[in-house]
Amino acid sequence: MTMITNQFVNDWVKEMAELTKPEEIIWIDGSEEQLEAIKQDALATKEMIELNQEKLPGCLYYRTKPTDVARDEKRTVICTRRKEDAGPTNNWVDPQEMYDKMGKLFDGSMKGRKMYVIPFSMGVVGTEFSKIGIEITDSIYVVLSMAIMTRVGKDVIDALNAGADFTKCLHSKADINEQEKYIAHFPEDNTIWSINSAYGGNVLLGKKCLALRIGSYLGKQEGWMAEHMLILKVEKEGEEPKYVCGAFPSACGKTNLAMLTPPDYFKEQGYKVSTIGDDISWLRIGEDGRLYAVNPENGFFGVAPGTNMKSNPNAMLTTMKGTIFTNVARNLDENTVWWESMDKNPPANGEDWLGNPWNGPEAEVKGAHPNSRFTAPAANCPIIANEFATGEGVPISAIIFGGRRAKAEPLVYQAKDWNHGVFIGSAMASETTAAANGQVGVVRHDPMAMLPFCGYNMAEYFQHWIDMGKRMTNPPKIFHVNWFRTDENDKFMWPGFGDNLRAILWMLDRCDGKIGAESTPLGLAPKKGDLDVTGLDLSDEVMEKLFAVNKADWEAEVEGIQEFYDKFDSLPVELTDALANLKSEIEAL
Ligand code: SAT
Ligand code: MN
Repeated sequence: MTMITNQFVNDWVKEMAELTKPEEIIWIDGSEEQLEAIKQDALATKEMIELNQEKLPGCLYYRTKPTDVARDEKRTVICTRRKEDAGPTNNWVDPQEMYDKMGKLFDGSMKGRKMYVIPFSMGVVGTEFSKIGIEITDSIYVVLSMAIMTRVGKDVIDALNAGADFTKCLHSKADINEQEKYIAHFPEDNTIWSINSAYGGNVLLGKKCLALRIGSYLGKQEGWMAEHMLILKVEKEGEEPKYVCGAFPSACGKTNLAMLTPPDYFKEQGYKVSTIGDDISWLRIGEDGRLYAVNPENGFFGVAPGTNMKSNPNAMLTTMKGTIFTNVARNLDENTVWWESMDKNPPANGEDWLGNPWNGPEAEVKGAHPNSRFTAPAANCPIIANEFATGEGVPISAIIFGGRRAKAEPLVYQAKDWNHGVFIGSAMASETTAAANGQVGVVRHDPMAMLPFCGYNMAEYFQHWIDMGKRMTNPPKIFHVNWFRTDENDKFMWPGFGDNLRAILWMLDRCDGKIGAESTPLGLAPKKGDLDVTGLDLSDEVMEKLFAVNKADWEAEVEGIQEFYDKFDSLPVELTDALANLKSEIEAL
């Protein structure tokens, strides 16, 4: 393979090898032959299982320890020299203390194992968005997943040899001891250390660790933004394409929204949606004063349960080849996979995510873990947009914030201006999901869906958003949505999925200045008739409930936002003013 001539890289790899003491060092060049040989190693040791190669060519099955099935926010830390630079929403540890503590855990952690060195890029190499990382790991699962989720190959090595800066990422599964699991970020050293986990979000260090936590820190320094956002492209025949970003917490439907299938009624009018990204956006201001976004990833790490040919046919088709399935159920007759609500035929001769025999039709326990995942190449997606592959930024018309809220939050509204939008993002809350360890279904504040992913003090992060707004002459319009509002019988009132396009089209009409809006205490809501619900069986009464701003609910919201804000020593005045304003609007209701 192409040699690394960058001395700084070689010195660092040598140092990490001296610490972790592997029996062999393997540099990953991303070639098919090399990945194939490594895969064969994983099959031989049963670390991974090859699935039915006729039905699921190139697909593998992988299972993590039952204690290691999701991100672990308690064990995720930001190590800045000053505690206040990590802020009140992050776990902070002094960097030297963390290096010492983890250094002991890494000492000899790869003994008798192979160490893989994976040079990778987030973003297309050669574009201004690209950031290089090198992940050192003792896990083949990580190697094969990084080859899907990031760009790995000769051009990355060339960039390193040409002197590109890089994020130093060290991972060892060690013995997957959950008592000694740490995912540590050292933003001031451009370094990430992760040990004792083998779950994607904790170990695919290009993703949340680099592209969001380190990325957000770099973005603040360098004047761009790293956000937990999908990117989708909406086209109408004969018109210019439009691009939308959406920030939603983990497991709240980003992948489904990014790959949505327009209802027939809109297809007939010539609408088409394509996908650019489903999880992470990097955003930079263009010379024309607009905000441009790329998806720095190269694959999708999506939640399996709930994905089916009806809810997201594009995701289903994306996972038919070259995909790694983690912690789903297996169909042993066919050597395929299954998860809850994939179809109506759970296998009778199956194995659940724990590896226990599982008779689907009669089982009382779930076959797949609620946070079971597929890791699939983005290029497989039938509706991947051509802009994905070039890695050039696309101009964003609208930014959508949203959460999973049974109550309070209306279906859709628009912020009055950029700063009001930053307030709405800062104040957003969502019910927790199985994507992170801990209780599910508890409402918590999750600003911009970045609570677990912001690599520095969130007060400064909010200020960065406000500063970015000042630098744009034509910023995106900001909106808030809630697809998950329920009625008095706890039933979802909005159909969701493809029909979410209706709300997006309202937003785009607003961006184009084609329609007006109605002022509400929260912002600007659709005027009656402007949100096209043709063909949906939604009574006037349900429509009203979807948009209702209930005084008691919002008094509680305001209090909750205040409580959240109180965690910070100081917040941008734009935000505290906006909260005071909301409070008086609600009082006047
Ligand atoms: O597990 S990941 O962090 O990669 C996915 C998510 O929770 O958003
Ligand atoms: Mn995510």
